Amino acid sequence: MEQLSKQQRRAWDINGFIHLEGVLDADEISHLCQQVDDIRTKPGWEPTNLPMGHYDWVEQCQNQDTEGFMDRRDLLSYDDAFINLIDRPGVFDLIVDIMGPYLAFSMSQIIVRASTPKFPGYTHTDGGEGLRRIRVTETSRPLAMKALYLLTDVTEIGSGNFTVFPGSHMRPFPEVDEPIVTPETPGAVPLTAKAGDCIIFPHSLWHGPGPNISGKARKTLLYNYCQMFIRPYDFAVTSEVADRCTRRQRRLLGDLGYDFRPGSYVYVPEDQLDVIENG
Ligand SMILES: O=C(O)CCC(=O)C(=O)O
Repeated sequence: MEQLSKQQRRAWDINGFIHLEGVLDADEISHLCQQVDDIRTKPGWEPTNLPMGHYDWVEQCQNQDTEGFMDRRDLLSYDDAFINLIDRPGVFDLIVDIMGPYLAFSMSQIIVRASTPKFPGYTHTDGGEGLRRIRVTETSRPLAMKALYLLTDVTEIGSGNFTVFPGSHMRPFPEVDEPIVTPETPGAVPLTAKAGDCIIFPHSLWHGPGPNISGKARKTLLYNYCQMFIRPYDFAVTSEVADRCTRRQRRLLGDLGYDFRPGSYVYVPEDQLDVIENG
């Protein structure tokens, strides 16, 4: 399988993220954008007035403007393009190089960041209060990581830029005198990128969206991966989705080839390396 270049490995170890350029081609971007727009009219999981970070089943997106805010979870059933992104060539190989072959797919999400002066952006780690206190060493594989695909250009500052704190996955952060981290906190780096680019980063890196006052929405897809002993979250694999998946995609979704039993996830299936490496 393809592996990280030396420069990418260094970027991962030191900065805690890698920017992959031009992963999706124009046809894929346009198809995925159309899907994102269409999903607004369909039922699914979205935040409502539940506590922050929790999702409710809704009949359609509250905002039907394709430039408006949307945050939808559990994408796989909507279209094969979402299934195919699970082990997308050009990205998945590198994820396996970083995570090792004992990995699972844990979550899929669309986020549309509308252009508005009302949203100042926000900063967090994934995995919340628990995972942010676990900082693995430079030579360790991460517990969990994410691939963020951009479907629109973010080439100017103030366009809802994905904003990172390089190296924050490796040190106690925030500093004691700066308890609240925002996209304005010293050390923040707002990234610019083009539609079709992908940014990969571990859950323990401080990151988040910056403000968007660009006049157009920023559309992204988020695909999460975890070590197999951490179970996937945020979706139940229906047989309708499983039937459309390859052997490798099914494995990544938790199909071990037999029903789960005590011992599964300690000793993985014997064909694990073959499935991950050969699809
Ligand atoms: O950039 C966004 O809108 C959200 C991305 C993010 O913070 C995340 O994936 O956790």
